[in-house]
Amino acid sequence: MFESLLNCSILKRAQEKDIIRIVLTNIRDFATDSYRKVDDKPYGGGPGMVMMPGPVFDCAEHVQKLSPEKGRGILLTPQGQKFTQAKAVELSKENRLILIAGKYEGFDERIRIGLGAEQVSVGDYVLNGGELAAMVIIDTVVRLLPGALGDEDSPRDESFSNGLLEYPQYTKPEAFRNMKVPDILLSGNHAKIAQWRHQQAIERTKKNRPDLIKNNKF
Ligand code: 6GU
Repeated sequence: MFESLLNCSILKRAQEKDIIRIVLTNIRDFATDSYRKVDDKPYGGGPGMVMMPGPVFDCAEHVQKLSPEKGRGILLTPQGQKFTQAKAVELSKENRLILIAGKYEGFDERIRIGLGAEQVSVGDYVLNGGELAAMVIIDTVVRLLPGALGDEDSPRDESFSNGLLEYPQYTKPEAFRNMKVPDILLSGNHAKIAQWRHQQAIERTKKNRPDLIKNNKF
């Protein structure tokens, strides 16, 4: 599952330039039975399967020992705190992250307690496993690392960096199927353009994400 993400241009370049090193470890390799079982039915009954503590602990301990640097442990689960751009910025300052992704919806509670890892969710919906969530975090954090992006992909004004969605962008051609680029963007008046963009960002955020306006400081 991780192969295509890690081979995309930005992540590939970041690894080649030694900006990041990503090590994948399969929890199944730490199963103790011949079926490589890492999950079982919940005590007390109910649907679904739950990740067993043994293989997850053994795997986490193995990974921790791969480097002397203490890793910040993150357990990917829909019951975690919501991942945001602010969280991504915070995580981008860490030297080492250990992302723990389980299949199915649940971890045995002793995994959360024993590992002391913070729990993170990437949104209010349920994925089949934490792998995609881990990839969301990797992708978001890596692009914030110095040197990971070329100048063309600069993250300065993008959505959420100032608590607002990004303003509308236009590129060539000036006219496309009867839709014209707004005159202001062709005016060369940088102060006016900045003002227009800010106003557009506010309008767009009000319309699409009123929840962001409530706790905004712009
Ligand atoms: Cl981290 N895991 C799963 N299984 N579903 C999710 C999630 C994580 N974040 C949002 N949905």
